[in-house]
Amino acid sequence: MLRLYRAPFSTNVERVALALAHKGLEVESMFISYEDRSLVEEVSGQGLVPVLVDDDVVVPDSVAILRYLEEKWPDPPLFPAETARRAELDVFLDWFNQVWKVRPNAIEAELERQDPDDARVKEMSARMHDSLDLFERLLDVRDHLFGQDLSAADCAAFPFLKYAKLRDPEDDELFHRILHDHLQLNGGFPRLSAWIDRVNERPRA
Ligand SMILES: N[C@@H](CCC(=O)N[C@@H](CS)C(=O)NCC(=O)O)C(=O)O
Repeated sequence: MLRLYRAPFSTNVERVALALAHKGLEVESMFISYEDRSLVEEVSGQGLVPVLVDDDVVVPDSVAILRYLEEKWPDPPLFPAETARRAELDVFLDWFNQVWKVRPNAIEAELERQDPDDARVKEMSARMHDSLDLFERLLDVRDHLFGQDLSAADCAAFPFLKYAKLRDPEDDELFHRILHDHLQLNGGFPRLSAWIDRVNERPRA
């Protein structure tokens, strides 16, 4: 059986949980707390979740896990079969992690400082909010970010973008509050709003 090292409310774990359920795969869950990462450190040599263990294969990193699942269990797919379409999805995944996430990460770093730079927070907040329009356009005449069907793009982006509408009252992580506060839909972005509801209805492993 597959084993998944996870932590409550983890965005990167939810990426994998969506993908596993889409592929009909079950996992044994190993919950860690951020105060004690010894379980995940022992198995993977680093302290971040998610980590997937498949017999003697240990895969850290959410996007690497999505790719591993696709390679080993290609049906139903999460990546397009056509080379060019797949390259486009690779670009999206890289952009989301390396560019889009920089702004909420920067706000978090700023708010953790003794004397946060309000102007910088405001600028990053405006950029986060501007990005909503991009997702709204990606959802033009289709139900998911890369087409009619769920793909790795939806798995990767949903756990972050969902905070525009959803937030568990038990979830007190600063990063998640930042996503919630700076991605408000304010009654607009109807396609993005419907996509959040659509993906949220899906099962998670
Ligand atoms: N690049 C990694 C990042 C993993 C990551 O940052 N996981 C968070 C949970 S969402 C974590 O373990 N945080 C604990 C910490 O940063 O101390 C991935 O995509 O899986």
